[in-house]
Amino acid sequence: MNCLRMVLLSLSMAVAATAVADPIQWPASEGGNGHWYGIVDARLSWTAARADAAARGGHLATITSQAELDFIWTNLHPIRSWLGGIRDGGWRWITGEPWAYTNWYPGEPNGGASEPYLQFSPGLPYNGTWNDNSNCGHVSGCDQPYLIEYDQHPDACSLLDVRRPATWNVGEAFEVVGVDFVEGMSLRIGPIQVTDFSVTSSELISARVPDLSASGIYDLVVAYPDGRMCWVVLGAIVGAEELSWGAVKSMYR
Ligand SMILES: [Ca+2]
Ligand SMILES: [Ca+2]
Repeated sequence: MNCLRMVLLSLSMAVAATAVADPIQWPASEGGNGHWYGIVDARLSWTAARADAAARGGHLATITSQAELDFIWTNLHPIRSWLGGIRDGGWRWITGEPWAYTNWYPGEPNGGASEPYLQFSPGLPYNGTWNDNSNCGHVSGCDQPYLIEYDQHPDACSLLDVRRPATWNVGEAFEVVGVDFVEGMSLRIGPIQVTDFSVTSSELISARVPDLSASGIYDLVVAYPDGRMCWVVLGAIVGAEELSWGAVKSMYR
């Protein structure tokens, strides 16, 4: 367990070193898709930007509806940047989403085979319309930032927390906050798999304190089917019929 934790902690630090500052979520409560968005102010070709986004755990943003464009326009104040569209036979999104909504500037796309990459043009007179462009852009070489979209928060574990009263009895309800709920995820406290949790929302699950039977310091672990694990270290003093939880001591990916 300790070796695994060290490996995972190292991976977490590597991700954190390249994370985009403060990605913004388009929440489901506002009609969004729950994804997170940011601008990576790099100077990259489209193909390099695509790879860079993947290395950060996201992808070049795909704008598949007017509502998604409006969210990005309002909240990110984007600069000229790459999007995840490519002319590959016909136009398509790199995520495989249907190519249905488009927002071309009048006269675009105009580049044919020499401009197979999608560029977002926010400045006047373009106002968030799209342009097809070459792999290096056309302003001053390969000088394009890009819009990144994450299906899940790039550092989801940092959001994990536990809502709990000062003293809990075995069987009492508690909530885990900041979970990326996906089918197949699991929740465990110490050695005990918590199987009777229920999903309150896409980021909140409710469960009941298991009978741990012995005193100790326990991790609450959320494990995702893609291999990610997030955990909160809980100070737990186990009595015959009662758990008393200390403060959250640490948080790791
Ligand atoms: Ca999208
Ligand atoms: Ca063009």
